[in-house]
Amino acid sequence: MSKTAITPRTKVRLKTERPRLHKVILINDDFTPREFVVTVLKAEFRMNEDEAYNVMITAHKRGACVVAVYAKDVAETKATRGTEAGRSKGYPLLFTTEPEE
Ligand code: TYC
Repeated sequence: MSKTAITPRTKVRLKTERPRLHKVILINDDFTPREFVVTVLKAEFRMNEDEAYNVMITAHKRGACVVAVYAKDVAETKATRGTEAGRSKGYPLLFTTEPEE
């Protein structure tokens, strides 16, 4: 019987990639009061008054604003909690998430 040469095709991965971070994005709407948006940003994202105001007014003017970046599960939990805070008061406040490039 002839010998069969087998070439291994598996590449060794030298580096471990870190999981991608995810952005939490605040979406503007016409109904949620500015002050309430600031309150939610301070409560859920550990921002001070100035930081929260700047994020709120940026979303208000441009339509959306990146709030912060976190690991995927943390970003999703914070976005849900922020959105729920608005919902509990009858506001359409919305936070979304998307992976960073
Ligand atoms: N546009 C709202 C208003 O004028 C305020 C607001 C800002 C709402 C940012 C949502 O993500 C938002 N009352």
